[in-house]
Amino acid sequence: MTTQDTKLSSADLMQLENEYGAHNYHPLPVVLARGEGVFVYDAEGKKYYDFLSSYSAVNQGHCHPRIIGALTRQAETLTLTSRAFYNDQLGVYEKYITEFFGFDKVLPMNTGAEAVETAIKICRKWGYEKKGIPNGEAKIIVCGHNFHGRTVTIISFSSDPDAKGHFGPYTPGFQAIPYNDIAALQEILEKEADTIAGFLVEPIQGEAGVFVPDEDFIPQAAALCKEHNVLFIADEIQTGIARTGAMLRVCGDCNCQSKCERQADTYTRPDMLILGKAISGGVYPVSAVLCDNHIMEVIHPGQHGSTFGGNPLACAVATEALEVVVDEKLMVNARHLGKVFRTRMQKFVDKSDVVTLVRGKGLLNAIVINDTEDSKTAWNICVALKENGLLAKPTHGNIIRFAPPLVMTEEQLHECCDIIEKTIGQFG
Ligand code: IF1
Repeated sequence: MTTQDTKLSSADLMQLENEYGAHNYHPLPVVLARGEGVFVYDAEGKKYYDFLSSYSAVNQGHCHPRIIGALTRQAETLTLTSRAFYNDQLGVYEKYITEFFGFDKVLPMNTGAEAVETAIKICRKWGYEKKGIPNGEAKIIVCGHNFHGRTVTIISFSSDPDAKGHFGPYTPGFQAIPYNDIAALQEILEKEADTIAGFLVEPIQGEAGVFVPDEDFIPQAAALCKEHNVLFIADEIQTGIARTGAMLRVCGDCNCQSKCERQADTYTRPDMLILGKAISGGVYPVSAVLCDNHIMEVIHPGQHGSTFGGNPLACAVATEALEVVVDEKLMVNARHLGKVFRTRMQKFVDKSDVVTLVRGKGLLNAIVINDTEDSKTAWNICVALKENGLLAKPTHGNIIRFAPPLVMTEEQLHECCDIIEKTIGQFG
């Protein structure tokens, strides 16, 4: 039984999810059935602008023909071999992605959380075998209000009670400092560097409400880590792949035009780089941890892996998805449209009582609604936006994230701003 055979309505389909699926999400009441570029269509065929991009996974737009082409070609040829054998896609992909981002080696995984887990394992092992931390004592410094995924270890260092509550006992070995607080990082490094293996950080905090740190926070944090022989680990799962107007957010406000050469003086090189989401254009779960030989060499056969990690389908899709970003100069578009968006929204904020601020980088932006965190206003605005043909989702109650696919045109963006201003105007 398929949707097409039976013509199930959106209401029917929501009812099915409600009855048979775990209630681990609270979706906006819209059922998507098709996507193309910056648009998605519901089960009744109504068209919407996608202003979430599957949490920045579909930066290249929905069903990009080149990425789908790579997927279908590879799907007809070879999909999965496991890592018990070599496959003819993996080495080519590994060479491509390591040269692309300028690291010696990559460890391929599937989901973002798996890649974060991988980075944590490599970091701890490096701490014992290279830095000489006594076994069992390695610590990783993280930031308050982080979001790195949903495994037991990762939620062990979450500060969100929903993400964490009643899932213990928790994994020890993590210590949180406030985000964007370089003095706090310095203090803990000066006191405890002997047992600190790494510092794990999002260059912009997504789930926290698109919180952009001070310009020098990331470079200063990396410098402090270097000084104390601590690995600087950047989680760019959400901020990477042109989303914030550069290939990576650790590139800073650089002006790269196509492929990132990492030569800008704004570039901060992480010791470990974690990628996911848009490295596949949202077509297939692909994630990766990149670092140099002196770190990656702590991992030996049998110590880490995954059935699907590095499979031929993933390799083909990720390569094409990265090529699309370069060929279509999506970082240039994200940079430009981001400025257009924030300029227009700022003018709107200045005269609106409903919205108090707009912030972000490139096309990762958020507005803050003038109401309490537990109010329903942001949710109600998102429902009204949906009625008016634009899909966005609140985060932390009163914040709305705006992150359209990076293939949007300026004309489309202005049309979206019209919809947003008109809709929020109804709440004034
Ligand atoms: C959900 C948030 C976004 C991430 C960073 C690792 C992961 C994520 C920086 C894990 C994932 C997703 C997960 C998604 C909601 C979404 C999200 F609101 F929860 F925070 F994007 F903003 N590091 N973020 O943002 O990657 O294992 O999911 O592939 O439904 O939980 P994953």
